[in-house]
Amino acid sequence: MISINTPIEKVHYHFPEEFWWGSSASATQTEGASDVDGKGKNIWDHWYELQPNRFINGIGPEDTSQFYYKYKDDIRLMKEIGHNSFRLSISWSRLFPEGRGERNEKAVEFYNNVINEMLAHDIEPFVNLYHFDMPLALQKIGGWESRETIEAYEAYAETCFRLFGDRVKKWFTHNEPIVPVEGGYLYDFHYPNIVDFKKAVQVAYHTILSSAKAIRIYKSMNLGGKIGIILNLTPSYPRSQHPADLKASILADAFFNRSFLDPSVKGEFPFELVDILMEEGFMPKIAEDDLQTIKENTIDLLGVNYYQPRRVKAKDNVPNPDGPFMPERYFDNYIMAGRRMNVHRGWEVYEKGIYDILTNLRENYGNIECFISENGMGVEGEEKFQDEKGMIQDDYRIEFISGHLKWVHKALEEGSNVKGYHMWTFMDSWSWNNAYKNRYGFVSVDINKDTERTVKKSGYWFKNVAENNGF
Ligand code: BGP
Repeated sequence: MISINTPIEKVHYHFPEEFWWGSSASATQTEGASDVDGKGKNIWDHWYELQPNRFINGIGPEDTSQFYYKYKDDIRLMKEIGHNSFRLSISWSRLFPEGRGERNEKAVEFYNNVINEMLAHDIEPFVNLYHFDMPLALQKIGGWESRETIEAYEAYAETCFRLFGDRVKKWFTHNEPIVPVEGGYLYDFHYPNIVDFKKAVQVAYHTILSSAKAIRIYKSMNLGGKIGIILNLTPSYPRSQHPADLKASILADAFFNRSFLDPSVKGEFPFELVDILMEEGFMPKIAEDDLQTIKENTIDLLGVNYYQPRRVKAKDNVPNPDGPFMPERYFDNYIMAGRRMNVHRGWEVYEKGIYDILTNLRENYGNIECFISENGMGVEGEEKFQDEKGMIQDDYRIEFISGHLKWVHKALEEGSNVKGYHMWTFMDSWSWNNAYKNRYGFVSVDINKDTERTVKKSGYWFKNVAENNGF
C-alpha cells in the first residue's frame, strides 16, 4: 500500500543527502509561444506546417503548455512538490532565430527570468542546449549533416555559457542524440524524414563532435560548473546465451548505446561499430584533429534516460541485400513472452534495467558521476482517474517510480555514483508525434481550459519522497 504521507521512521529506501530530486522538460514541448517575441522556426514548427497529419489530433508545437507565460506559477508548483532541481532546454531558434548571427534579446530576458526564478526558489537549473529542435535555417543547409551547423552550435553554446554560466552550474550538450539520428535519418519519425544510413552516420558523428567542441569551450571558460550529455541508454538483452543471440545484443548495444556513450565518456568509438562501418563502406567524413578533439573533451556528468529495455535475438532470416542498409541487418528485435507493458506507450516496463545500466557504468565506465535524467510513464486518458476534487489518482505512476527507485537504491548501495532522479516530466507536455496523447506529468495540464494545472497524487507523493530523501 503506497501512502502519500510517509512518516520519516517508515522510510525503507533512504537516499543520500543532497540527492537531486526533480524532473526534466524541453523547450519545444513546454514553452508554447512558438512564433512570438522574435523566435525563429525550428524543424518542428516547419514539419507541422507541412504535414499536420503526422501529429496526433493535429496538435502541433505552436502553443504547447505555455511555460513561456506561466513559468512563475510552474516554478512555484515545482517547489511545492519537492523539487530541488529541474532540467530545461534552451530553444536554439528562440535565442538565434536564424540559428546563428543575430541574437534575440527577448529570449535572453526569458531564460534569465526562468533561471533567476528557479534560484529564488532554491531549485537548481540543469540546462540542456539541444533537445531535438534544429533551427529551420540550419536544417536548410543540412542540419547536423553539415559542419557549418557544428560551427553555429559552438557559437550558440558559447553564448549560453557566457549569458547564463554565472548561475547555471550543470550543462548538457545534447539530449538523447541518437533519437534525431533514428527519427530523422533512419526510421522516419522526425523531420527531415530521410532514410539513409550513410547520412545517419554522418549526423551522429557530427553530433558527437559538436558535443566535444562545446565541452572544450565550456572548460576553457573556467565557470566552475560541470558539463555532460544526456543519453537514452537502453540495455540490449539477448534472447538467450547462445553465441548468435549474444552477438546480436552486442551489436545492437554498439549501434544504439555505445555509439554515443563511449565517445562521450571514454573519448573513443566502440570497435565493433567501427568495424561494421568500415566493412560496409559507411565511415563518416572525419577531418584532421576531430578524433583528438573527441578524445580530449569528455564529459564530467552523465544523464541517463531510461524507459524500456531492448530485447534482441539473432536474425531469423537472411536480410534482403537490396534493401536499404539498417542496423537491423545484424539483429532482430524480440518480444519476450510474459513481459509487462505500459500499453499506452507500447513500451515494456522492466525496472531492473535501470540497475543494470548503473552497474554497467560502474563496472565499465569508471563509475562516472551520473543521475537518472528521465524515467516516466505516459498514460492515455488519465481524466478517468480524476477524483471528485479533480485530482488524478495516479497510483500506477507512483508504483512505476518507486519500482525504479528501489533498483536505483540497490545500485547506490553497491557503490554506483548516481546523484539524483529526475522524472519525465514536471507537467503533462506535448510529446512530439504523440502530441498530448500520453500524459507523463506530476501535474496535469487541461488543454481545453487554458492549460490549467492541477497537481496529481504522484506530485504530492514525490514531495514526500524528496523531503524524506526516500520512501
Ligand atoms: C524522451 C525524450 C522526451 C520525451 C520522452 C517521452 O525520449 O527525451 O522529449 O518526449 O522521451 O517519450 P514520448 O514523448 O515519445 O512518449
